[in-house]
Amino acid sequence: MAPTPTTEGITPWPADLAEQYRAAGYWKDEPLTTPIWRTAAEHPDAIALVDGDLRLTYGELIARSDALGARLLELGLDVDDRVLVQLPNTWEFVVLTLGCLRAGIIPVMALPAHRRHELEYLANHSESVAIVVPDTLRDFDHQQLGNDIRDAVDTVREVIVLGDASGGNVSLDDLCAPPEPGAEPGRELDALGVSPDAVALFLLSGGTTGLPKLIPRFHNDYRYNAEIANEVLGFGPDTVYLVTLPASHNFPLACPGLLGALIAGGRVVLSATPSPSKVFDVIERQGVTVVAAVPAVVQRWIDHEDEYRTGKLASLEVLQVGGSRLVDELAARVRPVLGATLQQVFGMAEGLLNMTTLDDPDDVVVGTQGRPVSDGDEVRVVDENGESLPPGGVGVLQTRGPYTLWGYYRAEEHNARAFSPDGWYITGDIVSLREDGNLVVQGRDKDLINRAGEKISGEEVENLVYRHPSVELAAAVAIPDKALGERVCVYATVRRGGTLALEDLRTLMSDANVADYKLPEVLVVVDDMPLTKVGKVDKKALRDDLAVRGPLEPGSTHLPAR
Ligand code: OOB
Repeated sequence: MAPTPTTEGITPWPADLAEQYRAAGYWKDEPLTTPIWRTAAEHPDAIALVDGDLRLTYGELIARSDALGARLLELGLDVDDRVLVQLPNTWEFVVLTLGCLRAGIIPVMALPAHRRHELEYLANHSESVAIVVPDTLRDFDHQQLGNDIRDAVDTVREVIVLGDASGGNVSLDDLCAPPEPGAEPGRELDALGVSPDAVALFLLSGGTTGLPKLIPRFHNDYRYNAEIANEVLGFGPDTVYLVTLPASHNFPLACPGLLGALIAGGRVVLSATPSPSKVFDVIERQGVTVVAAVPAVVQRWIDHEDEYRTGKLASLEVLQVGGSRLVDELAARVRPVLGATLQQVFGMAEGLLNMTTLDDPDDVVVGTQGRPVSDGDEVRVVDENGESLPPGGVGVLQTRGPYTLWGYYRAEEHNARAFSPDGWYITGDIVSLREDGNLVVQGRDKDLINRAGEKISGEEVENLVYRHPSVELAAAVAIPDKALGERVCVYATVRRGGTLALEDLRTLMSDANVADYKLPEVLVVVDDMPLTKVGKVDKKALRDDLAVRGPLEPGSTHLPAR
């Protein structure tokens, strides 16, 4: 069977750049999984994966992954089929991801926090043929959610369940079992000849317009993403990498993340939660050397260690921090309190990765978000007219390179706005570029709220809020927050005779089965909404208004003075 990956809706790199990336050795023209399978051939007994008491060697990991890939094909899935994945941080997530990659089946990386609102859209947009969910998680019935998606989305045929699969659903536990004696699933998958130019997986964008966009990451580019990050961090067989962020996010997945650690022949440890009391024990017990976190989590870890002086972090060499801006004061406390080298990571699911290096001087590590990791990365900082600024100038960051997308999946209209006329990705981040090449993130020129690294589209929240009959005009903006960086704040004007409280909006959104982290946490009702000259809500004026109001408690509603 020859694989025939679709190209519909997918924007490849221009041929001349692709050529350059191959010539430079960035793209190795092999599937992403190849180096992991190579390690397994050389060191089958080395430990690859640790999840609680379960340990899988490289030999076991690839055997199970190959068996899973072959079983998915037996189930009737095909090369290029998409599978919507919503799993917690478990070893089965890794086996599923690797098995899909080996079989040319494309995982769509949803988050555990997503609910029907997000999953139904993602399944439809990607035309997923299956959805993978845990049976339950944090008292929520994901199996029912999976069933609902199958019933609502024509293309979805299978619900694959981690844990207790019921009513004809497929058991992920069974799919992850070792191969039957005598079976050689690896041969079958090798024979498929998965193309290195094919899409390996879809990541989700933070989404600035409505629901998240799908980001195609190809075998060639995503493997390079992990490998170049490996080089910056010096990942190797001695690396013990701990996943505490949701594993389906680009940062813990491939920056260098679990894929980088496996490509380097290192060890991956999984933790279901970032809570310091749990994570610190895991770090001590497993001798973890590197972990990635968002600033809000780092704050908790530092507070915890400051208070308890646990001494459990002796093995920890590097703490990678990214996803949102790490304030300098917190950055400065990482080494003294946690004893690890700080690495700032300014990345995006779309591609471009900026990192400080492990030997950077303190002023760089504490005060910048690092520099592009690849010589192939091109960055420019532009003003409102799209003109490039000299070093030091503050403007919007644009980029292209060997692992940065040229287009979101099936999003022609959005692509026309998200890319410059000459094809550079417009990040929407406002940065300054220092003489030494390091970037400092100064702010944002995109309609997004960054809540502890979780990205929320203002427009998506507004579209939901408008369903409330009392809402006349609404705008969602970020309200600065000490613990989480930002929270969702909604400004609204209310129709004559109507009333509105924060709880109404939260209930409305919960009832619409929207992920919890998107629910507004502050409501400000105003008599008049500030508008721009073209009649759009003036969000800058709202942010200025928030600054004047000072801190507003999460959970609070603010009405106009009468
Ligand atoms: C990471 O990826 P996404 O796709 O969830 O979000 C990307 C956006 C960036 O455009 C920027 O607005 C923000 O998140 N961001 C940062 C940042 N890292 C990401 N803003 C300020 N400082 C930072 N260090 O968030 C992501 C992907 C790979 C590695 C790390 C983070």
